[in-house]
Amino acid sequence: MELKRYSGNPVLQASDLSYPASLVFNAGICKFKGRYYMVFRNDVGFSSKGWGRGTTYTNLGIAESDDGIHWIPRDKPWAAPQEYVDADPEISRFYDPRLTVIEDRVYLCFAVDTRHGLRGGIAVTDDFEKFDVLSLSIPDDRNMVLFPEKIDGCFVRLERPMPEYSRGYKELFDIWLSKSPDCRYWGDSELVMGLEKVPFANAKIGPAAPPIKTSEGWLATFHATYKDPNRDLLGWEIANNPKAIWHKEYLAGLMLLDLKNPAKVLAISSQPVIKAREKYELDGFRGSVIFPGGMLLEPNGEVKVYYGAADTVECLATATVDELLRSLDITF
Ligand code: BMA
Repeated sequence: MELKRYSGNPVLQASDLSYPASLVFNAGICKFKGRYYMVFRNDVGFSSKGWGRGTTYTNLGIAESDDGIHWIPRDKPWAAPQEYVDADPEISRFYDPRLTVIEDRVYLCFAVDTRHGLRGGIAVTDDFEKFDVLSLSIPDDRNMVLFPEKIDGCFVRLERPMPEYSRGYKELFDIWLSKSPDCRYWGDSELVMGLEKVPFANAKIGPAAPPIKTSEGWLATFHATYKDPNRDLLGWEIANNPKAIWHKEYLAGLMLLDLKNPAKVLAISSQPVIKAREKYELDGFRGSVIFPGGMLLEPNGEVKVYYGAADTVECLATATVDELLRSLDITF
């Protein structure tokens, strides 16, 4: 079963913004106080013709929508996260935001590049102006997403550590879970799903969009990487670096987690629910990359999945929640 792509894809791209933008992708999405909000990653200075040396940087932008389909970007990047980055010489950027509304507050998970490693961050906002950082993990961890409610009184997150040293320096990465009483101190960590469980991944898997609650369990997307060194995928990245030939296809999978014990995977789909096929997914900064970061369950049972395509634009695909639940054909 494949999700149905929105015919007007991409829903947001660099040319929609009124400030410098090149790659607009890997967004987090939520519905907050009756309105749809998107926080997206904007990588500036990259193009199919190469990129300007010393002029590349990343910021986070905000777009709003009445229907989750048509988006109006603000006329400036979000200032508060940038001020946090600028104030700490250790940190070079925040990127790949994911949004979860918990008890009427918007929580953001994001990746943090620092001089001493790649960290996972969590912040909270009530107004998409202020941005209070609650926790920054030690390296190497990222792709964090929060569940939309506390479970047994704790915040719960999925995450994807990168244990290279202890796994033979291979990219063999799995999905984990941790809990926190306050969103600051994290522990009780457990493995959720090992890479070997996913038939369409051979390199790494990671949480994608924050889970949605269904009667059957927590339904969540994950990203799955399939690496084939003999297959050169299209990518603008090589315009300035001929060695940067792209071999990794990123696919979107679906998993169902137990409502009471979300570290337990009940089922997954044996096939990806989105695989790059359209031009905007095949041809961009890194071709054949599908990277979901937002998933909303509408009152009529429609599920909207938002994904970065080719690390270049932001797209939308939909299905009904029943179709998604029926596609989970491998049970554990
Ligand atoms: C991952 C992250 C994402 C990116 C993906 C594909 O490792 O860096 O930000 O979308 O690779 O390039």
